[in-house]
Amino acid sequence: MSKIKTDFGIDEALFALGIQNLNDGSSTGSNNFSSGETIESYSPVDGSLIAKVKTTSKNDYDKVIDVASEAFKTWRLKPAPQRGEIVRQFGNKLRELKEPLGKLVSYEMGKSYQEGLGEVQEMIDICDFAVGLSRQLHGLTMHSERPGHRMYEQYHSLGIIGIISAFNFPVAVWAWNTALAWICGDVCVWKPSEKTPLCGVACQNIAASVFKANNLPEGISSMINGNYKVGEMMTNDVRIPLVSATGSIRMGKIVAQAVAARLGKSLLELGGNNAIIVTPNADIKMTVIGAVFGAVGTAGQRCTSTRRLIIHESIYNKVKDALVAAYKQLRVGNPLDENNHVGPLIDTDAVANYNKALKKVVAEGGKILVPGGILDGKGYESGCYVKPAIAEADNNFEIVQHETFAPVLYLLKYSGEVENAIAIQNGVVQGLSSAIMTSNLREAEQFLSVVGSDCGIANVNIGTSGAEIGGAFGGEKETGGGRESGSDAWKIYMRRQTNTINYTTELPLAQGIKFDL
Ligand code: UN1
Repeated sequence: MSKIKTDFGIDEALFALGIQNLNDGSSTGSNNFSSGETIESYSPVDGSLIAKVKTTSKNDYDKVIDVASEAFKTWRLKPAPQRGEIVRQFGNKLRELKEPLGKLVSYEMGKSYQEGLGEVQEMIDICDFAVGLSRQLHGLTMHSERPGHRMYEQYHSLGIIGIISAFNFPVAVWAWNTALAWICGDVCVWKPSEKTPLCGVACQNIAASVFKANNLPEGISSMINGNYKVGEMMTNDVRIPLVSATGSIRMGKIVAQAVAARLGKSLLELGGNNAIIVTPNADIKMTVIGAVFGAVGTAGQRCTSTRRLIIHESIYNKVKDALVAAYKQLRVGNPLDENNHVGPLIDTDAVANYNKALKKVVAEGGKILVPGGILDGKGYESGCYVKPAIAEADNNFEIVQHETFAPVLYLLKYSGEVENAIAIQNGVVQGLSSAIMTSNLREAEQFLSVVGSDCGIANVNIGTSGAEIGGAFGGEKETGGGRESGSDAWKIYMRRQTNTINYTTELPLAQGIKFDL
């Protein structure tokens, strides 16, 4: 920890990341053709305008796709381990720039500096993973039913991968996609969230510097900027075989339909409504740490944030009291000050949604335990700082069924066996992450069994957030079904080809069909 550099300002960080202002006050990144209107990036930390970024017009977009298509022609011919070497260099650049990039993430998005550094670490980790994987893009060999025949499958590069990412992980989710796509021989076009465009510019600059140093075309990594309309250019574009999109369920449904209409592939990582089940066999101390970090980390703006605690009635009051006491210790404030646990929400719209959720839970019959509230006064001028809140609720409340991207935690009670808690846990439309706190083997295994959690991620004795990159990341139901990051998630970035080779002088047909001439 002592090695972490904190004593530098945001200007210094922007400079280190190669972000410079143009004459018109806008910023640009490498290989960026954007010439449209500007979007302004305000920091939720102090409300200042950090910089402006130009948006991408249709003409600019077509230039980007031309450059990406050209780059694909050469990049796919480079042997995968050599592509891995480029990703290794990219990972090393991230190591060098971890502190300025972590600081920009914290300042532009509002998460704590520690979490900003953690996000860059996640990028470094996926690069390391991808480097190893670049020598392991294995296909299977099968035994043919015909004599003198051999069958195998191989994976080829897919093409241009469109990436749409959300503000809450403004750099890591892009890296999960690109690091894998690059070793697979694909090129990437990225639309970062219009709420965090500078994080996009910074990453694009880092990637471009590595490609340049290796005499590779910059089109291996391109960026487009703007709102959903810019995203639509990709979802409707037959030149993009795969669109990987992270964001709301609403957005995901639109993307999925547009991509499916042209029979493209989509990889969706959408909303969660993640719960921790707390059984009578839970360690309360561990539960409190896991639940509090899960609920207030990133100010409750992770897809994996803990939204619901499903607590057995026999320990309900004990857990409730411990949580209320823990929430009293939380310090909300400037996320660059490491004494604070919770930073601001992304913008004042998010604050309005937080407020609405608290009003709604009361209107539906819930009881507020930790009242929350919007902070004002010195240090809170951006209007984006809120206090984490806890409410007692029922799983059937409409607001509990809904993902609110804010630090609002709902306490739900269950009685009887763990099956009842699992039914509550599964009783939502989302299916991203879930956890159980128990030292009882039967409860834990039941939770992990086929009749257990229906989520893409199911943890025992840890919280719902903070997944490692080595596992496949994503969820079921309205979370969208996609898997990113570790395990065999790389396969979606490639096209699979089955090959049957006949090395005889006969031509026998499969299934024993006779066809003599
Ligand atoms: C997200 O919120 O979209 O598991 C990603 C986690 C992080 C990634 C979250 N590693 O909380």
